Amino acid sequence: MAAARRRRSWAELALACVGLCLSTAFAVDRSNFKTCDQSSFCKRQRSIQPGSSPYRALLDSLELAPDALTVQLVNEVTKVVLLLELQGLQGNMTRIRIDELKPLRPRYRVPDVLVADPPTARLSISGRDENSVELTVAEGPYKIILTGRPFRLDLLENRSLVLSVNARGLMVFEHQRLPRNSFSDKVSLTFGSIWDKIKNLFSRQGPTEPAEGDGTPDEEAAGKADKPEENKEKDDSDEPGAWEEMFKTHSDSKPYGPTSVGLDFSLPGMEHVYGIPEHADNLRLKVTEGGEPYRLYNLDVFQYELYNPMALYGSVPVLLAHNIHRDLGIFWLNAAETWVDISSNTAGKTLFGKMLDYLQGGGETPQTDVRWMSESGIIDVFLLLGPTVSDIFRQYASLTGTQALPPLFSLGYHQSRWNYRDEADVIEVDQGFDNHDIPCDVIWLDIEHADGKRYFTWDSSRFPQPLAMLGHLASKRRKLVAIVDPHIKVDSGYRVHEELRSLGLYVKTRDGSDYEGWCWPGSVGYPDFTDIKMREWWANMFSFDKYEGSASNLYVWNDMNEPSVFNGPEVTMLKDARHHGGWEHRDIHNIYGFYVHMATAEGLIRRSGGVERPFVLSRAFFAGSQRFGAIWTGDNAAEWDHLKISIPMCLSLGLVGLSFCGADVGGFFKNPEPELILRWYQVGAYQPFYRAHSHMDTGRREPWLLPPEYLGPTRDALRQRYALLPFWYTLFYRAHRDGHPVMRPLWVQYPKDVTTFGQDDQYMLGDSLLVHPVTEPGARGVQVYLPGQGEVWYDIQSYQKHHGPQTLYLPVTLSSIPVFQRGGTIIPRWERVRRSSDCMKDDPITLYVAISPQGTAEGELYLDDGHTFNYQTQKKYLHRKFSFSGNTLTSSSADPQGYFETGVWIERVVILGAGKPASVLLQTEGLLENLLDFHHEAETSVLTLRRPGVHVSADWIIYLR
Ligand code: MIG
Repeated sequence: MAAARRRRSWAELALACVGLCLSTAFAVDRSNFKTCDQSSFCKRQRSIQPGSSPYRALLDSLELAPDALTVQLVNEVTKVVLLLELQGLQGNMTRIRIDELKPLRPRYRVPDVLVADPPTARLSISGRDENSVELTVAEGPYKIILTGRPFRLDLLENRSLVLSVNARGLMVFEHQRLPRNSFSDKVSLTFGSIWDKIKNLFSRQGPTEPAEGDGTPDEEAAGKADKPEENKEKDDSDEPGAWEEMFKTHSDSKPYGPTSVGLDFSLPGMEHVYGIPEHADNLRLKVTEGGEPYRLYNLDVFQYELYNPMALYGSVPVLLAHNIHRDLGIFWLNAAETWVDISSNTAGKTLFGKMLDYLQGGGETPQTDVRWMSESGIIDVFLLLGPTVSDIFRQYASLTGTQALPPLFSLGYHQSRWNYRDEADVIEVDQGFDNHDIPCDVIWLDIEHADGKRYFTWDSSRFPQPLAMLGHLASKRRKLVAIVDPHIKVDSGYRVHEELRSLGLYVKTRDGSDYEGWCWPGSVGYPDFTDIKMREWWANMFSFDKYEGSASNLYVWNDMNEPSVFNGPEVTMLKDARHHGGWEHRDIHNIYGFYVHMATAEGLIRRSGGVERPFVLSRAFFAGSQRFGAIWTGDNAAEWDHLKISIPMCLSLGLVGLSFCGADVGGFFKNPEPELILRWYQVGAYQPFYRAHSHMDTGRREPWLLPPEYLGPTRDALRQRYALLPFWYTLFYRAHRDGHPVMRPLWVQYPKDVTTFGQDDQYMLGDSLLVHPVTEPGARGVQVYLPGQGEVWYDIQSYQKHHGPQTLYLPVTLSSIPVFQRGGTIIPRWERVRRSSDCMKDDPITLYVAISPQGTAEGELYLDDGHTFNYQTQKKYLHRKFSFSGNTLTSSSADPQGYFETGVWIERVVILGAGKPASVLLQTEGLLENLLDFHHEAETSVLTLRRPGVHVSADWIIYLR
């Protein structure tokens, strides 16, 4: 009876939703999502005026241990004492942690994001006066000055101020307290037992050491707390929203009251800041004063709009600041709802105004201030002191890890749709690629493939023989990706549900029963992925015997892991829901999706006995998600602006470690016109994750459905992607090894060229290719900025050479993808494009050598088996280096540790910007010498060396004479 009622209400909801979706224009319903004013802690914090910090560092309490300095901070108004822990970290970083000295219950410290305990550098006291202490960090070029009243930290490098903490006095630390007066009665009615327990325990004594990592904050812990000093003043706990908060029809019970934290950072000399994805906005962050702060709160935003700071599916609380002299990074390790305010003393000033200031000598130095505000947890912040941006990439990677090395196939093209109907449909689509001579590696299945959206199962009428289907794809050397969402249908006949329920592995409500929400399958439970037992269970679910109908060429896609809850506040989970260890959903929200991704990737590794590299796409993410696979930018639309925004969205993600990024090619919602589809294929060909995907209500749009004049150039774009796979793979290897982004803003490569600082319609792939795709309808040309004094750039289509710096007007046709190879680089290609990457991995390589004005070039190639961990466990890989100078091209090992047995050889060398030689001589391993056949194109200065025929692992030299 109850079940029937639930089903009906679900059906009604679905109908209502369909009606709504069809009737409204394409636009986000902003009223579904909070503004800062509607999020009580954001409102409270933002109402604080700068300049009157109540915090004072008690310098007498300072203690210096080998790996950390601790000092107490007191809030002079509330008298509550906090503990600041300051560490110098090796590699030019500083970590600051602030927690309550004696919290009523432990506060959440984000576990599992850092790959290790960061090695510390010794701190020493190098100076002192009544109100300040100067600290020196061993090995670091910088000093830290700690000021007592008001509390402030200044980082100096060579006597100049690089960064200040709490300089504006906006630090906030809402200490935990017991609910008071009438309100406490109200709460104790609801949570009588909890609060009775706390009050009983409260009389006991003993200071508390908050648990490290995911230590439990269970109510017992409160017993270890000292009673915070009674504060007589009016404090924030009296404000509306402090102890209970409403949003639309949803109430957040907030049993622990206000617990937010916040801190400001001043960056003198900085005008350009980047990062803190995910937002559908420009690459360079905007000043938020007078508007909404950037919000980090993983949300399933239906029909998101562009150019605004609203939260989206994922969050990485990392901000980069750049000027022509240096770079800085701030990593705010907090998984709760977070808002970031950015202000600048030069904002709104025109260039002319700034010049005037400068001429009059009265101009202030530019300064950017960044203020972070989070709803719970502690203050845990890493200052990455560069000084260069590649130092920052390395520093951040040392903390959170690097991009997982993707299996080669996943860098190919992915064909997806919501939904491919049945097995016959899949086979037909697969065949379509062959019939139209278009490469493709993967076909994707969305939620309808499963039996009633019970993930890990198959709809028996549409997919009766999944293994046969997978076998068929395997015979084509293709893969399948199936969706596995983290909401589990409440259905006693569904094994996954029954086990999770009986094992108690679901997220709970605040009073301990299984939390139920609504999502695609109807009523669902949400596995508690913060619990390692849950992740283990989930990982084991991917073994071939448990996940029936799966095979080794089936990979996985995790959607809806923000988590998305149709009937929850802001389409997500209630903040007072309970996770393992007693933590509230409030504490862990932004890391939920990270854990889903982690457990799924672990499952794919495990099913192969640890041999195969996983591929998992996730919609939600957090700092460190790069270790688990790819992410995409969610439900975009078939609009030109959405095509454009895919560039800054992926660039921002790349800056904070997530290199494997892509947007739905063609746009998810709405029907794209053929020109938009074509342009999107061209853009996607030069972005890391290349997948076409579309909503079920849109028309079919496999590439061959395009009119012939669009199909040709679409096929060409796809073929360009495949030809460049060795280059992509090598870039990913570097991202994996060193943490360098695959797709980079121009300013990363040209840090002193101010013209590049705001550019996000073009970018670099590695340091070799500059891409400025066409993103306008009816385009006849594009304005490409080619940077670099003394740099030359070769148009990869025409081989025409251009000098930097200049803004080049490049006429385009439907088939143009403006891409330029920088003079001074060498890139490898596979030019025999075939059905899939797996068919190409043993193909011979063509090297493209683009000569610099100095007559030099360098490049590299990374190869391994493309799918296992043997590159790691057995050093089975080849990393080759190519260099050109003095008319001599040399191939040598870039890493003698690796060796990989392969038949790959070099079939051609194309040299851009070369004169015509009299002869070309090849010398192999110092022994054999033979003359090479060549062809020189005088008009374009392209020299093609035919069939050097050397093995890719061999050392050789080619002389142009
Ligand atoms: O609420 O699984 O972003 O790619 O096709 C929609 C159905 C749920 C959202 C994903 C989209 C996917 C769709 N999903």
